[in-house]
Amino acid sequence: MCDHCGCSQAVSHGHHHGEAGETAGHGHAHEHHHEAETRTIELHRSLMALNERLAEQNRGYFKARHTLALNIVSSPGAGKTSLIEATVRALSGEFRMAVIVGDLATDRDAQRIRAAGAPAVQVTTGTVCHLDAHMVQHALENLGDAPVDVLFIENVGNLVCPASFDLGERLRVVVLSVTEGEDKPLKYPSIFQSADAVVLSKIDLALAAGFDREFALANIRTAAPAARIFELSAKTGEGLEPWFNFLRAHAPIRRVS
Ligand SMILES: Nc1nc2c(ncn2[C@@H]2O[C@H](COP(=O)(O)OP(=O)(O)OP(=O)(O)O)[C@@H](O)[C@H]2O)c(=O)[nH]1
Ligand SMILES: [Zn+2]
Ligand SMILES: [Zn+2]
Repeated sequence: MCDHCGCSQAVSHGHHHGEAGETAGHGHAHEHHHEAETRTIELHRSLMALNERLAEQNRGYFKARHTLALNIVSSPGAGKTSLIEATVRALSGEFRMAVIVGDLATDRDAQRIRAAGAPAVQVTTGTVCHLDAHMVQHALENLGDAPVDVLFIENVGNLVCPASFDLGERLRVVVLSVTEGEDKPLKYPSIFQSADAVVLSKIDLALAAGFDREFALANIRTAAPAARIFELSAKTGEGLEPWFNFLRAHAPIRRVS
């Protein structure tokens, strides 16, 4: 499923022997290995092309329903769920919000979000290190038909693979916490390059972490020159208002009270 971490090779290699159309039996056994490699690459390309198609379907679905969909990505524990919880608590009177959340295991994040006041569908991916557009389609079915103004899709905690998978979102948001190190935008450039916004999270811990704010901001601007940057703490509430205004500016519809 995934070209960056190597999981695709592990998966597809186990499958192409014995697949329909295999050359063995047609007198070309000596070409078997090369052909298998070519088929692995082709399979990978067609999976990525399929994801693109499904992502476009999702985009159309969101547009037709006037839903602002955000894909929230970060390394594990950067504070994605905490940011969504704080946003749900603060803006439930303004927007009808819903959440799709991906983790390898457990529905802990979905439970936290429901407790904060929004419907949430947990996608458990098993060993898969990112969400894809197909998983999001199934989660949307489970979410049901109620109108949604703002949909948060919390991706699996991983700064690598989610970069390659369009989910059909309108905005991609990368969360980077002050405890992870200021150089992460330089080390994981593709995810930052694809970001519409970067949230610098846990700023209440900046002092304790010896966080070099200017260096971090410079690195974010290098990797993601066009991204909006928000510095905030979901814990203390500091800096949340500009983030809320960003959502207000992009959401096509507001709850009619
Ligand atoms: N001090 C402080 N801690 C925070 C803040 N935001 C999150 N945390 C803590 O950081 C830890 C991880 O937060 P989560 O919100 O679960 O992070 P996540 O990115 O959703 O984690 P995964 O879904 O597992 O990748 C928890 O212990 C939170 O309480 C913050 O703004 N300040
Ligand atoms: Zn992967
Ligand atoms: Zn989470």
